[in-house]
Amino acid sequence: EPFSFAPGAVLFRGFAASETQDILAALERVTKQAPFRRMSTPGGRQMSVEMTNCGRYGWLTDRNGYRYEDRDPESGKTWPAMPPLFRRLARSAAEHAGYPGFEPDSCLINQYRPGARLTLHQDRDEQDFSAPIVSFSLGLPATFLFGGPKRSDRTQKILLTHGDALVWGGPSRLNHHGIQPLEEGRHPLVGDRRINLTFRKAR
Ligand code: MD5
Ligand code: FE
Repeated sequence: EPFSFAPGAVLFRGFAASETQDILAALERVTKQAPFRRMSTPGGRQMSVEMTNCGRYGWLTDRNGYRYEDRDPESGKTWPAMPPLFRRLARSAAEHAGYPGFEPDSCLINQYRPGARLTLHQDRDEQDFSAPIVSFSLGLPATFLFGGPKRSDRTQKILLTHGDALVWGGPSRLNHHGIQPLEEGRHPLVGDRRINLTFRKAR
């Protein structure tokens, strides 16, 4: 059932779909403490994706650069705790992909409304590239672009749909990737948006 589209990258279709309602309830508790916001890039542009975090460290960007911080700059408080369900799902997907013992200390939560996109980039703000990244998609489908080590490498398109789990480690950990602009639509449980939970070991 799992589908590998690159060495070290494994996709599990619908892995978390049966947990949708509990995930959304946990997400609501997180976003009450740390609401979604549009962050600024170091170059001064506002991202189209809305973001927040839970767990020990949160990924953020502002005029000073990309980094992990243990506090939400909007509130000055530590990020909300990672819901046990989130931790369990991330660990389970990692284990199924051959990475037992995954202990994420960070969960970045991305909310895409129609039109929102994420340009081709690498995830390289983490201290240890040997840990995998585990990511879940909920709601509207999105076209994921998966490239290579160089930004100019050709990309594959993979449709990510509701409940999918993507585990990414090993040789493709530093590959470029992105999300094409989200199409209009409405998901029966999640509404007119796509939610992405990305679990990482930041430190
Ligand atoms: C998303 N998020 O769906 C995208 C892709 C990010 C980010 O890229 O940095 O927040 S999540 C899919 C993903 C996660 C980790 C690794 C890879 C893809 N990959 O190997 O291509 O909001
Ligand atoms: Fe990324």
